[in-house]
Parts: sequence; structure tokens; C-alpha cells
Amino acid sequence: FLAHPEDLGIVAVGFSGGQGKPGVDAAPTALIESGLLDQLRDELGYNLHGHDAVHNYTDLVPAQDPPHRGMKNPRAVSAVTRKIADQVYAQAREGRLVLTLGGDHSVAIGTIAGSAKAIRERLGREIAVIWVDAHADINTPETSGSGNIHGMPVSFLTGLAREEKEEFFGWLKDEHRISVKKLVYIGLRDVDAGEKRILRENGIKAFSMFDIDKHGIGRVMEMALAHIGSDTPIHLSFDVDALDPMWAPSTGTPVRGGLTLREGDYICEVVHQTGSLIAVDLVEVNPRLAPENDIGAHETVRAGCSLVRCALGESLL
Ligand code: B3U
Ligand code: MN
Ligand code: MN
Repeated sequence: FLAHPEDLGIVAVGFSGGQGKPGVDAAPTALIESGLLDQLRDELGYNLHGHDAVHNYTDLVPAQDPPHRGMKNPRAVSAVTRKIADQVYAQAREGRLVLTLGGDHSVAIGTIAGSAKAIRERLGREIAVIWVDAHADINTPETSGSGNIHGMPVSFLTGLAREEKEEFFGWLKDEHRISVKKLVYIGLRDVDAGEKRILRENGIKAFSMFDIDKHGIGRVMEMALAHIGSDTPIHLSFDVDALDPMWAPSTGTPVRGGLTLREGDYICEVVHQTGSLIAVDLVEVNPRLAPENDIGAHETVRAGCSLVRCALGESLL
């Protein structure tokens, strides 16, 4: 699906408005300073595009941004994700693989909207999304208990949540949306009651930690890819909190009982191996939330770099 698989578009967005804890905005710089982009260029051989800047988009954050339908910072998140959608679209339209370094998971409203639109235009195809996360992030504004938009991206992307007004995600059109049939979750273990109902009622494919314990990650990945169907462009959206806090403690909402680093890397390797990967997001690394005197932040950044390198083919012999 990639016209230029050796060309990698980088979208680095330090945005934290989809949730309440500052620090997740510092992740792209921390990942880059730890050498991630150098490794992708020098060791994996990618030509990088758009890697000269980390975007913070503070100019898009209004002074006053009162809640709308219970959503916190709705204008800011809508404006920033709209901008991200344009950036990802511009890279994907060129036939490049796109890597987005977040930011909280609300940024995926932009990344997936951008790649869905580009792949529709370029190939006339719908994309599939593999969402790796402890959480389902499929609350609607009405089911959300927190009002944090990083818990809602999937509902907007699938059209389960909708808004007319431009300033509150009204810019999201059918061309940006994905089908609930082409969505697969891996790693779930902290899903709200309202979200469980949404998953059930829409027949959404989800592999929880229970399924991974029961079948093993190898079998789960076979089943996940079988559900998507071979020869479908894949957007991988990886929330670092899918990993157990043992491997990734520096994240806003850690949940115990998660994936080992090897299981996370394996998911990325298998997705790479399909040859159908068109975009990767790595989100929710928060280097400021560092339990145990910064060791946690260092380890979390290191784990994040490992996931990205695996998704981009590091393990190929
Ligand atoms: N489901 C809860 C909690 C949550 C979602 N995503 C994260 N936490 N990281 C919510 O706020 O919607
Ligand atoms: Mn998430
Ligand atoms: Mn999460």
C-alpha cells in the first residue's frame, strides 16, 4: 500500500489537552532525545520527512474553553487534532509510512482521520485499526465519566459520537471515519461499563488480557489479523499503558496486569510482517510522571522506542 515504504513521515505532537495530567506533551522530545529518530534513519535505513519540529500547537488552544457535552478542552482538542489530520494526510498522500509521536491518545482522532482519508483517496480502500491499549477509549461524551477526550477518540472516529459544530469535531466527515468492523483491540483490562455495552452492541472485536492469557499472544495476533482480513491497510495505534506498569510506569493511567514488553514488541513485529502497515502512533508516554526517581521515565521512553522500532521492522533478519 505504500508507494515509498522507505520514506517515513514523522508527526511529533506534544499535546496533553485530551486528559488532565501535564507532562505527556514532553514525550516526543524525550523519545527523540533518546535517539529514536537517529536509530530509524541510521539503523533501519528510513528517509525521514517532517522530523525537524515537535509541534505543540499552543496557538490553537483558546484562552477560554468551557466544557461542551461534558467534554473537557473541546475546542483545543478539536483544533489540534484537525491540524494533526492535515499533517498525517499530507505525509500519507505521498505514499509514505507515517509515525506519530504523541501526546495523549486524543491525537489519534487526527492521525486516523488523516490516514483514513489519504488511503481512501490514493487507493480507494478503507483502513483497519489495531488499537493496543489497557482502555477502550470508546466513550461517547455522554457515557464518559471523566470528560477526558483521550477516552473518546474511537467513538468519534467510528461515528458512534457525532457533532455538527465545526469547533467540536464537526470537521470530521465520512472520508475520515473508520468502520467498527475493521477495528480490533488488544490488551484491554480497564473498560467502563458504558464502553462494554458499546463494544457488545456494535460487535467490535476485542482481545482483552484474559484472551491473551488464554490463547497466548501468538494466537491472538493470528485471530486479530484474520478478523481484519489480509491485504487491508493497517493503522496501529499503540497506547504505552497497554504495557504492564513494570515496563511502562510513566503514563497517566497505569493499570496493573498488562502486556510484557516482549508481548508488546511481538504485536508490533507481527503487524510489520504483514507488509500492510501504513501508520503507527505511540501515545501516552509521560516522562514527568516518574515513579522511582526518574528510572521509570527512562524505562518508559526506552520501551516506547522499542515498540516503534519493532513496528518499523527492527527484528527482521
Ligand atoms: N475510561 C476512562 C479512563 C481512561 C481512558 N483512557 C485512559 N483512561 N487513559 C475515561 O476517562 O474515559
Ligand atoms: Mn488510549
Ligand atoms: Mn490507555
